[in-house]
Amino acid sequence: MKRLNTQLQEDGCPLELILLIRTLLAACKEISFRVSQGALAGVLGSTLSDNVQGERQKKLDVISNQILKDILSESGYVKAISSEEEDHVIGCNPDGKYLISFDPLDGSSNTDINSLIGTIFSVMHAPQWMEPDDPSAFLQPGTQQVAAGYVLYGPSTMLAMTTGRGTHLYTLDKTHGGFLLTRNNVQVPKETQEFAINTSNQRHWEPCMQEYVADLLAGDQGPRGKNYNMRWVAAMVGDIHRVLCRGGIFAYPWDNREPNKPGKLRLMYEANPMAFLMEQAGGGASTGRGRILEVMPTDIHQRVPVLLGSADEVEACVSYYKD
Ligand code: AFP
Repeated sequence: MKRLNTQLQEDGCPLELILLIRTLLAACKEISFRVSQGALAGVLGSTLSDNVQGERQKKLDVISNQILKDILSESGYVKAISSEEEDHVIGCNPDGKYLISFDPLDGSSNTDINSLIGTIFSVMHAPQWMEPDDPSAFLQPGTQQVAAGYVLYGPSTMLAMTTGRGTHLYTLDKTHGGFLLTRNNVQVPKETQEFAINTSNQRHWEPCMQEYVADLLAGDQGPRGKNYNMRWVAAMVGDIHRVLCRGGIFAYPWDNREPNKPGKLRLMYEANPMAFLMEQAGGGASTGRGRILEVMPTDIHQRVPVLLGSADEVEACVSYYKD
């Protein structure tokens, strides 16, 4: 089986980026270990503080964030870090070549039920002009990502990653600590009969989304002419992994629970990396009104609506936004 290093070299990845990725994965291996210890590690449950999004942090959120921050800021490859768990950008090496954004532990509410969680990351070039703690340098569209992916802490620990030459899946071999290529150049099936959306928010969606999901639920009696099944992991990383592996559509559309927030998921460290992975696997990635990767960010914690998955299904969903 091919090792991660070999695949990255074959994909023409520059040495410094390979070294950055290896450093990031060293942190993820430690997170994987902590996660697998579960209650034994005494890390489950809530802390008393809220994060910048106003959400209650889990201890594992805090621990994972700290592990990633420590390893990456000491590596020398990174100029600045932006994290879901940090209000502000963290300046690192002024000569570092890369900016990295991450959600240290996506789906953290799943930690207490021993269910899927993961680390999502996105890497861009650091502009030479920027001061390391300057957030404006991060405000580049997702098309500028040079690497993106996630590490899924499930029954096995898996890495999905792209450096712009296809999306590959790797599995952590815990006997020697290396990630081995287990699916090369993943292709998301163009069509699907599976969707993932939190239907408890249905009454809050825009009419176009209500209509789209109503048509899915109408099954072979409705305009789509086929029956659909539904899945919801409640961790984007788990839902996107399923979609990458066997197709489907994952949607977290805008809703009017908090009308000033343009969606729930974050552009820089959730939507953009998943959109890059999805497009590199032949899938679609839209906000409903445009390509996710072309959204021009205005804030490092910006939110965005997402429709990700099988190309034909994403296109079908987007067509409802045009009516
Ligand atoms: P947490 O990391 O705070 O658990 O949030 C996970 C998430 O942002 C995303 O991974 C899920 O797709 C989504 O929330 C689940 O949202 P619901 O709470 O609406 O099920």
